[in-house]
Amino acid sequence: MRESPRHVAVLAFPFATHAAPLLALVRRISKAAPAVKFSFFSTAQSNAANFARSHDDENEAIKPYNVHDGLPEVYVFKGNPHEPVSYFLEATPGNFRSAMEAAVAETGLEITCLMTDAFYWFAAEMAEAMGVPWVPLWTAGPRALFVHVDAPVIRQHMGINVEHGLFAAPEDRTLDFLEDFATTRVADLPDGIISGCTETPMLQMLDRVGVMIPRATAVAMNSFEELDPTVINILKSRFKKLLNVGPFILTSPSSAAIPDEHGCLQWLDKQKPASVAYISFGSVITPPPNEVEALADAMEASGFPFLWSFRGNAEEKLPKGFIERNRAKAKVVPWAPQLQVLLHSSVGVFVTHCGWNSILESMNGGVPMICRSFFGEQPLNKRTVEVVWKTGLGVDQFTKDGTMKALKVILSSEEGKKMRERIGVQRELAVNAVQSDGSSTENFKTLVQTVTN
Ligand code: U2F
Repeated sequence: MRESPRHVAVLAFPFATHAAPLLALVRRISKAAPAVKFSFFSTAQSNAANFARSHDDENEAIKPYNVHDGLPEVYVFKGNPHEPVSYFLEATPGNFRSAMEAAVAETGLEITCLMTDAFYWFAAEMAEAMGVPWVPLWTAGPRALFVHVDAPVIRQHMGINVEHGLFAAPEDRTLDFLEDFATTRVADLPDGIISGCTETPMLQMLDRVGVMIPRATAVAMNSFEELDPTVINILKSRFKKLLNVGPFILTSPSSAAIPDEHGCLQWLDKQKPASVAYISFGSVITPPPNEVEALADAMEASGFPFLWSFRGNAEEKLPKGFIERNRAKAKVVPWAPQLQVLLHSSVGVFVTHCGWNSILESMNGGVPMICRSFFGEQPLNKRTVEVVWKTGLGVDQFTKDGTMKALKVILSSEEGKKMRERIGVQRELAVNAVQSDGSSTENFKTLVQTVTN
């Protein structure tokens, strides 16, 4: 008897840089298993952005389906990025269920596997009820996943305070009871581990993730085993399967490359090697006005050339006359081809919010970081970069003096050189992991089997 074709339902988280890496992974699996159908569920806005650039295989094998974004009919975004997330989460999982029913009816194919963003803990129950594997993708780093999974242990030692901003334990207390976390402090933990636990739908969701994710058939991650071996080995012992199949920028480079609409690369061509500061805070964040001003003052006074990917109206939000005064040594753009920018030999430091994709891209370019984290697992990433890997410096907030000092250390001191060497070693490890006999390649073969068999 001929088996009916495999049909994988992919449930994306439509905010920040989540759906893009999931789609990159699906495209890669689809290339390895072209007979398998993928139905990709996300909001209309997210699908429009991620499916904008054509990929040959996609019309046939990967089809986007829009799910309801949960927003009220009349909704005006007033600047709080967490608000649309809360609305969306209230609509889940019902919005996914109805879209999946429509896809099954349209294709005539029952769903044979659920691949989801790891945030969707409810997929554990969905997949169990459907009798199919659940394969979540964790889009951040291994340490962040670990603290969510081990939240009960952390709470046992540190106590818990459900009110936001209040820690049960002193902020500088370290997590020395967890292997390889002796330098991590209470203040570095993501919201929701021991503070603010039930405050928003997002934090309620993250709380459930740690509990449910061990039920996954396999957990995929955009990382590589050699980056954080101790933590990864502990996680492996908690899950049925943990598959580090990244970094995706090396395994699916074309999905990360974007056009250089503002001539950033040409401008970088004219700068000296390792001299430029590249500034960007990812897809969601703009630092508060006082810090934007302090950072601008530091850039102007330090004399280093800089490329600033600036969210919002730069003329309005930067100090008066700043762009004009710095034109000879600076470029301010609304969006930069970050992956390529960080690979450019002129870039010497990345001023970042420590989003996981930004960290991987900095590693890929061998560029040390100045880290100013904002929310989620970013403080943990910052601490890891500064203290565990020693490939950058952390600042609590941007001040003119503090930022100038950090720029000087990284761009013109021996310590900065050492950071560059260390991050170069990480880059080598990443490159090896994606070779034909590398750990990420081996894990990918297992992933393809798990998703498509
Ligand atoms: C959330 O992260 P973000 O989307 O805010 O930040 P990143 O993970 O660093 O991803 C930003 C991506 O946007 C790209 C950049 C990254 O791939 O190359 N980009 C660009 O191409 N040009 C620009 O001018 C600016 C950015 C969350 F906030 C983090 O805490 C999580 O770690 C992350 C992953 O789960 O998602």
